[in-house]
Amino acid sequence: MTRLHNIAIAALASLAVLVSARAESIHVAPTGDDSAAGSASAPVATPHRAQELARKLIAAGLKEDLTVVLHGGTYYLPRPLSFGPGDGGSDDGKGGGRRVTWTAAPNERVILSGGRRIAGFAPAGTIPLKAPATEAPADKKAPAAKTAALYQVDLGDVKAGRWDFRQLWVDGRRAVRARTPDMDADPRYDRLLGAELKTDLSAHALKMPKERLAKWANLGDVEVIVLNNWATCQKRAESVDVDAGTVALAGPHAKYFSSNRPRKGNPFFLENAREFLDSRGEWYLDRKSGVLTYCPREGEDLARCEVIAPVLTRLVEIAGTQAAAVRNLHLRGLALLHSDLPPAEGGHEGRQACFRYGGDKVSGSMPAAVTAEHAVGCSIVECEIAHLGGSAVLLRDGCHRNVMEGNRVHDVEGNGLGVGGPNDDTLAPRGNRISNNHVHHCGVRYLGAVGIWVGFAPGTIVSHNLVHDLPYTGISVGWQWNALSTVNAGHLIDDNHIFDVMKEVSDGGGIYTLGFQPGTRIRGNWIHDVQRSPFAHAAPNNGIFFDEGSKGFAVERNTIYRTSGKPIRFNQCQKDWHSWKENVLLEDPAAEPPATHPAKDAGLEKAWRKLAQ
Ligand SMILES: [Ca+2]
Repeated sequence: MTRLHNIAIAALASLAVLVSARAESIHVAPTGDDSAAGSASAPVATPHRAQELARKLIAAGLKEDLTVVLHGGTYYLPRPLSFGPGDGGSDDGKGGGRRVTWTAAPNERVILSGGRRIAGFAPAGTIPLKAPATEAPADKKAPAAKTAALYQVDLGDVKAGRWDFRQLWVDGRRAVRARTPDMDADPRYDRLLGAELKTDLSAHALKMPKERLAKWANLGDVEVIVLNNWATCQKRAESVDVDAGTVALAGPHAKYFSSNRPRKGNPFFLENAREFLDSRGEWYLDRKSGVLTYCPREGEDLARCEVIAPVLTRLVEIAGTQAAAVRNLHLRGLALLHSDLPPAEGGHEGRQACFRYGGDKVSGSMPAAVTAEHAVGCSIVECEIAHLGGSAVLLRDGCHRNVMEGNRVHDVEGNGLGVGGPNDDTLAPRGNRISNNHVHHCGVRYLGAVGIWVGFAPGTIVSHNLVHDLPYTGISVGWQWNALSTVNAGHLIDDNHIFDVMKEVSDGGGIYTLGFQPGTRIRGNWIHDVQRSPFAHAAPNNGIFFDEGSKGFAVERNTIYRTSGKPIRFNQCQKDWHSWKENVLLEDPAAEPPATHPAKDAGLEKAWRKLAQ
C-alpha cells in the first residue's frame, strides 16, 4: 500500500467520524438538490441519491442508527429502490442493533410512485352512450347526455416500443381498460358456449356468442378473461372466426387443473380493443400509434386531473443473500403506489392464490411491487401500498423475524400481503408477523387472489388485520395438498376481522388452509358475510375452509356467521384432526351472534383504527 493510499484512507476515516457524529439522518425533498449534502437545510432531491449517501455512511462504519427522512411530495422512481446488505443495519438477534429507517417526515404525505404522469390530452370526438339501466324521475334531473367526449394524447415512448401499460389511474381512481361487457353492465360477464384445449396443448379455443365477436383492428392485443372455479385465466387472442363464434388463443398453453379450467358456461369478458371503448371511464392504448384514448367519467376535467400510468413492475426490493442478509431496515409511513405487471408468456393461467402456470410446466408466484429475500429483522410499517398491477408485498426465501404492521393495502390486482418460500428448513421464512393491516380490494384483476397469503413460512403471526372486499379468500395458510409433514408449524392466526370476501369466484373462505400445520392456532377471528356471487360455479364458500390435508389446528373462540356455505367445511381432511373450543358458528343465515361474541375484539387494535377511516 502506498503512503498516498494511507493518507487517503485516514482522511476518509476522519471524514466518516465527522459525518457519523453529527449526521445520523439524511433528508430528501422534492425541492432538494442531488448535489446537496442531504442535511435538513440542504436536502437531496431523489431517494436514489439519499441511498448513495446512506451507503457511504454505512460503509464507513456508521455506529449510530440512520434515518432517511423523506419530505412531502411525489417521487417518481426511475427504477426500483433496491436495498442490499450494504443498505441495512445490524441485528443482535434480540430485536436490537443498529437501525436504518426510511421514513416520511411527520405528518407529511410521501409518495414513491412507479408511474409516470400523463398530460396533454386533447378532445377527440365523442361516442354515443348507451341508455342508462334505470331512469331517474324526469323532474329530478337534467336531460341525460346522449354522448360522451373522448380525449387523446400521443405517447412517443409507446409508439417507439419503449413503454406499454395495462393500468391507468385518474385522480387516484383506477380507470377501466376498455372491455365488453362493460364493468358496470348487468351482468358484467358473458358466458362461454364452449372451450377446447388440445391434449398436446398445441391449440386452445373458446366458443362465444357471435355478437361479442368482430374482426378487431388489433386482434393480437385483445385479451380474454375467463372466471374458472377459484381463479381466472387471461390470454391473448390469436385469431377470431366470427361466423363460427370462436376465438383461438395465443400460446404457449398449460394443462389446467381439471376442475379449474374454462368450459361451457364459465363467465368471461373481452378486453383491450378500441372497439370496446364505449362507456365513461374506459381507456384504450394503441401500441402501434402510441395514442392513448380515454372517455372521462362525469366530473373529470383532464386539464386538471392527475392521470398516471405505471412504468415499473417493482417499487422496492430488499435483496439480501444467504451469506449476507439485509438486516434491521425499516420502511415507515410511505405511500408506495403505481406498478405494472407485464403479461407472462402465454398469459395468466391462475392456479391458486395468484400462483400461475406459465407454458406447460413452470408455475410461480405473481411478482409483487415490494419483494424481500434474505431480509432479517426488517419492517414495513404505516405504509400505503396501492394501485398496483401485480401483488403488493411478498417476503420470500430467507426472510426471518420481519414485521408488516399498520399498512393500508388496496387497489391491488393480485395478492395483498404474503410470506412464503420453499419447503426447506433453511430457506423457508420464519417468525414473521403480519399485524394490524387494513387489506381490502385486492384481486381487482386476478380474481383468485387472497388478502393475506402464508405459504411455507413456519411460525407466522397473522393478527388483528382488517380484511374485506376480496374476490376470493381472505387469509390463506399452508401450501401442501396433503397431510404429510412440511416445515409449516406453529402459526398464530388470531383476532382478524374478515368480511365481504368470496365476492367473485368460489371454493374458498374467510380463512383457507392446506396441509398439516401442527401447533397452529386459529383463534378469535371474526368472520362474516362470506359471499356467493351469481358467477360462482363450483364448490361452496365458507367461514373457514379446511382443504386438502389440513391437520393440527387449534380452532378456538372464532365467531362465524352469514356464510353462503356452512361456517366450516372440510375437504380431504376431517374435524377430529383439529381441536375445538368455544367457537360461535351460526348456520342460519338470519342469525346474529350475541354482542359479547368471542371475537368481538378482532380487527385493528386501538392504536391502528385510524387506518379504517
Ligand atoms: Ca366497453
